[in-house]
Amino acid sequence: MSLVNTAARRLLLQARNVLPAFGAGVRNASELTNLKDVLANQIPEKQTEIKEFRKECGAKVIGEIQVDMLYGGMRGMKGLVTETSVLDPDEGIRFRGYSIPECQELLPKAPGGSEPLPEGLFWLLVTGDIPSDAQVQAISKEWNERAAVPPHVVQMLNNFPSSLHPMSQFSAAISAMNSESKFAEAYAQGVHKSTYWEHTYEDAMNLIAKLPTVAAIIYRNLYRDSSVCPIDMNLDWSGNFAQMLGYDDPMFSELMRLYLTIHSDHEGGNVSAHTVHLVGSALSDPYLSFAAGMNGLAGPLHGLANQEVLVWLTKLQEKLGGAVSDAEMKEFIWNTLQGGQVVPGYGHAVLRKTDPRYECQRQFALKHLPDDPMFQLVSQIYKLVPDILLEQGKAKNPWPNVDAHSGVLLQYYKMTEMNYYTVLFGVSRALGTLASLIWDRAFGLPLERPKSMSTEGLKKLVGR
Ligand code: CMX
Repeated sequence: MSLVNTAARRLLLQARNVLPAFGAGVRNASELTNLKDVLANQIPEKQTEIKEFRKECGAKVIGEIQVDMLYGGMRGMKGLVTETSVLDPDEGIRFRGYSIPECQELLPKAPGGSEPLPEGLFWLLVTGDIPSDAQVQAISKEWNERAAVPPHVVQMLNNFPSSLHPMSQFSAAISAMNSESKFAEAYAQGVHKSTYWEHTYEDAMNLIAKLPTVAAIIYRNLYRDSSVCPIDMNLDWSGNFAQMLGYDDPMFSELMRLYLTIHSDHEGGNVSAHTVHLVGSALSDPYLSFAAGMNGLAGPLHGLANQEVLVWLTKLQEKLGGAVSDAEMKEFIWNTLQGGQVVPGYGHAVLRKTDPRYECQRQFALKHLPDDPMFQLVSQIYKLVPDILLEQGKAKNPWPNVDAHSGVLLQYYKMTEMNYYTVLFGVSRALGTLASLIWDRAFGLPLERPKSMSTEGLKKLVGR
């Protein structure tokens, strides 16, 4: 980003009271470019804040638990603390208080680019602050330096049969990389628990750095000639990922920057984030914790829905051909529902409006691929599905989620291998879940162990 743009962004942040004014005499965090130093400064203050808050308010009641919640997937039950993002049912996600459009506006961009760099989002998720260009460049550099994948993992990936789903390969490779875990090594050496966050931080940075290469090896082994180009030290994380996948179109790199930013975090209760937190609470190292989360992301009601959407759209096109009338499409949607299946990409456990992650991908499509037939199909579906789901009267949220749109953008840039799409989601989800895991260790959060009940015990409890 040019100096002019940097100054303009700084003024914007000052206007929003995000940054102190120049010359305010504060040696603020924006002057430090090493994320670990920034964290080391922040952690003691946050630890004190939480200690005092718990001392003062630890016994306050914040909600009620109803019997239905125990059978209903704990919907609406407040049971976790996650600092990185908060999901509002109507407004959608805010990363450390910033909406997606705000992140698009405020986070640093690649030279000549207009989408945010995920490195900047990671900085924001970890620290709560919008980073400077220098801070984001420092992260890109660090991730490039940490990107090497251990040879035994490369060999393992090369030996997998092509019939093994990309998500299974991804999860297995992440687990096998725990041979590199600094946390596991330090724990075995008996380090003091107050230092756990530092080793978790090292693992998080290493793991995030390695994920694009792991994901690219899987892609190139399954769908191309198995060769993966080396990391370019001058490129950002997404730019390198696009190159390693084999996509030279600069717009594909821009799409990756947006994609990897918006899929990163969705507060703490979703299956992947919650799993990483849960498994991490046993002090399983970050590699094992994140791999567990990826096994959850691989479920069709969660991240695999992005694959399912494209499978469903392909079936629709096979059955009905190119131009589809609204009446034909309605019938196809009703047939899906009457067959006892879900319409993939629609509905959400928390959201009650169109997902802003859907909306920003739609804006990207309107800007870059307005005439693409598949985009037009997705837009036509958007007009029809909500009314049908409302008429059916089951889904609490008839609106599209993030997964309804992502595949269409990927198809346009010639990534047609839909079984692979959830791996991209997984690479991005590392940013939010690992940022949270660092704070879990900094706060010394204990083993997660909610109380479960039998139906008999529950009946007795409510006097029945
Ligand atoms: N199509 C058909 N039926 C749907 C539906 C959809 N898109 N969304 C919800 N329903 C149904 C549910 O299956 C449920 O039916 P039963 O009562 O027969 O069990 C009923 O409506 C009530 O469900 P809900 O309370 O509205 O939704 P949940 O919180 O239980 O589930 C979700 C949320 C996302 C799993 C669900 O909306 C769904 O299955 N959507 C399709 C899959 C999908 O797109 N998943 C991706 C979510 C985003 C992500 O994590 O990546």
